[in-house]
Amino acid sequence: MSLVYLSMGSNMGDRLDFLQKALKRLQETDDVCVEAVSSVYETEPVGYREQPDFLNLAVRIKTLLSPEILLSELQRIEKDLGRKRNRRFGPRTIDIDILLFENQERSDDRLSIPHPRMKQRAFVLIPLRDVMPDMSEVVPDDAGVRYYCDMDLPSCENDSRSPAKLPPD
Ligand code: X6L
Ligand code: MG
Ligand code: MG
Repeated sequence: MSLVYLSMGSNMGDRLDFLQKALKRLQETDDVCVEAVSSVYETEPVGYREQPDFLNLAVRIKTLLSPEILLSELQRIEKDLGRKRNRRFGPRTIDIDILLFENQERSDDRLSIPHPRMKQRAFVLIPLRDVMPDMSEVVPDDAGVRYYCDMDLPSCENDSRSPAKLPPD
């Protein structure tokens, strides 16, 4: 089982609804358990500035999938939720990024882990702190990142905290 941290963002349409739907799809993915979801933050766009503000959050999951298979699952969710890849860094219904995958590293065309830009991005680190209480990164100035709301955690069917269901005898 690998411990993995993800970042999600949306800045088109009903942003909160896209985040909620993406979380539900993630929780329904085989061999993925959503363990914790951060608060939702409204954040000013970084990179390409002339676009609507984002809602961003961070997620802690446990998974049996490899980084490559997890990435394909995340891209399927993005596609199903209407993600179009138009302008680079431009507006999107939903973006799901792998930030950290256990102690694994990747740097190829499809996958860069740890996420190369995460340590400079308040919109990544401020939500991440909610789901990673012992986080060692120095969190940057929170300018442009405002608390928006809390999200319901979709319950995990393989949750080790719930009592084991024994078959009736
Ligand atoms: C120079 C050139 C400086 C490029 C920064 C920063 C590019 C961030 C891409 C950059 C540069 C990104 C989100 C966002 C994006 C998001 C908010 C990216 C990818 N995604 N802004 N901008 N939230 N607030 O999720 O992260 S585009
Ligand atoms: Mg991103
Ligand atoms: Mg992405």
